[in-house]
Amino acid sequence: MSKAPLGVAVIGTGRMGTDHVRRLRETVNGVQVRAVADVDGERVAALAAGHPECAAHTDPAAALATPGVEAVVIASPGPAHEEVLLAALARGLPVLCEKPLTPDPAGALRVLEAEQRAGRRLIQVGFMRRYDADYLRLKALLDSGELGPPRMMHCVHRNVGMPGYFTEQMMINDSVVHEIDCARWLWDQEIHAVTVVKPTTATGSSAAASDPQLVLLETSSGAVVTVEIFAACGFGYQVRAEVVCAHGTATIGADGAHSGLRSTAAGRWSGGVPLDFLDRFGDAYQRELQHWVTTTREGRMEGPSAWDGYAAAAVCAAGVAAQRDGGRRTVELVERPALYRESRIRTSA
Ligand code: NAD
Ligand code: ISE
Repeated sequence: MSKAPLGVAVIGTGRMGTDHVRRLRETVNGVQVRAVADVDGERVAALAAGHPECAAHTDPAAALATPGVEAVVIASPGPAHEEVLLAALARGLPVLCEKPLTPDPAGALRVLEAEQRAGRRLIQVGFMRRYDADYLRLKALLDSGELGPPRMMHCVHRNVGMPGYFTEQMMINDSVVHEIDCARWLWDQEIHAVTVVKPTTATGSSAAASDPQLVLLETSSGAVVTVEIFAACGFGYQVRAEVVCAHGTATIGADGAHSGLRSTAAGRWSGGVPLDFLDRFGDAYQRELQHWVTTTREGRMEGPSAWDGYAAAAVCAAGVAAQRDGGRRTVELVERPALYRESRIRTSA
């Protein structure tokens, strides 16, 4: 392994990009942020200020071309990912790309094709739940076979609120995409159909959406996943999953809390709820970034692949269609290319 730190460019310096830059500078080993890029010039300049080793750009291509940049973290909005992914692949640069890989399967396929032309995996997708301690314990239990074959999973995914640009389609493409990836990863199966049900009493609290909505996924083995997606519940960030198998069940995030302090006093039981994903999944982002840096420095690429990003995008496309017309939509997937045939994916460095 090279002793020199991995030089990284971070594209998109909003909420996630800023958090990733902070971790890469302060808590991840073996890495140096050499460039940051954002269309918002003031934001990117502020992030580079006081860091002479880090160049600030408003053009992502200029960040990729900065001397010393050997790898890229993409944290711009989903529709901007494809262009940077293709530019990074053309330069042979390894990438950690925030989810969604792309918001549409056609764009994801173009990325898959470019990665195959490069002849090796260069992309890891930011499905960080695969690095969360609770999800890893759940995965280990399911893999042990103790609970028997999976039958159902009931998921809850609630956010306090969403930014102004958040659309109804993003409830699927940006939020439920996590449960889609978790179901595929936990059970090592593809999802082949999606149905979306909206309560007639829904409030429509986020960007003209009916909110909450119920998304029903059917897997290749006939197991069923229900996801309550509540984009703007107003009270806390809650992520829960209960897996029901032939011989038992397993639950994570049972009361919507995560490692929260609980107290009992004066005849009452109480505790806190995280307010956002940075709070709930902070440890997972840390493990994800460290794993990506470590494996990249060793010349390997592990973790969620571009195929996982494509398969999730295909399920999302079916989900958005089902959301629009209320019907059941089947998922169209191309055959999995040889580069992505290894089905079990290691997520711990
Ligand atoms: P954000 O709106 O806070 O930040 C996006 C930033 O990208 C902004 O600073 C914006 O100016 C910049 N930007 C817009 N277009 C750009 C372009 N073409 N090139 C460069 N910069 C551009 O959004 P966010 O919440 O930080 O989300 C960013 C990405 O991270 C999205 O893909 C989102 O889905 C993902 N995300 C992942 C998680 C997670 O839990 N893994 C959580 C939140 C967001
Ligand atoms: C956001 O983009 C994320 O990825 C969060 O993890 C998720 O909980 C939220 O719903 C998305 O908007």
